[in-house]
Amino acid sequence: MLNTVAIIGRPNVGKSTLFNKLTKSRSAIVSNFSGLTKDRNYGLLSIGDSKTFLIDTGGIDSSKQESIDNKISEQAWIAVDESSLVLFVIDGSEELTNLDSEILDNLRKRNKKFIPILNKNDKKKCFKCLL
Ligand SMILES: Nc1nc2c(ncn2[C@@H]2O[C@H](COP(=O)(O)OP(=O)(O)OP(=O)(O)O)[C@@H](O)[C@H]2O)c(=O)[nH]1
Ligand SMILES: [Mg+2]
Repeated sequence: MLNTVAIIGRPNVGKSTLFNKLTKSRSAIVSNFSGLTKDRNYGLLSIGDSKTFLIDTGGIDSSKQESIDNKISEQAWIAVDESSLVLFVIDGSEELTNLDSEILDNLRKRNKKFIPILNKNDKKKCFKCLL
């Protein structure tokens, strides 16, 4: 049985971009339009002989009450429950948001092993980044 790793985070942080890079595919649609990924999308991450299932998920947004947004978040948490490790993607070009904190709390409540991934650092406007 292969290990399964889920990629989660709030909408538009770059989850599908990371999924495509890691699976060396274009199976996930990437767009600047927030909320594009709606369902769980499975791919294979191969490093040498080792293979892992990777799941791209839709953006988790508990502030939206419409049923489609709830369903997207629900699907993402199902992916978390299916996985032994989570890649928690955060937009590193912005401050942490309440949504990021909620996701973090939920991961901790579930006692899930996770790695925070600070993405979009190339966009960060800070003095150090310009050096
Ligand atoms: N500058 C910059 N842009 C990025 C980076 N990663 C992703 N993007 C852009 O951010 C936008 C959103 O990327 P996606 O990969 O679709 O984000 P997502 O988290 O899957 O979005 P949803 O599925 O809508 O939740 C796209 O325009 C990407 O090209 C990065 O590291 N740097
Ligand atoms: Mg996506």
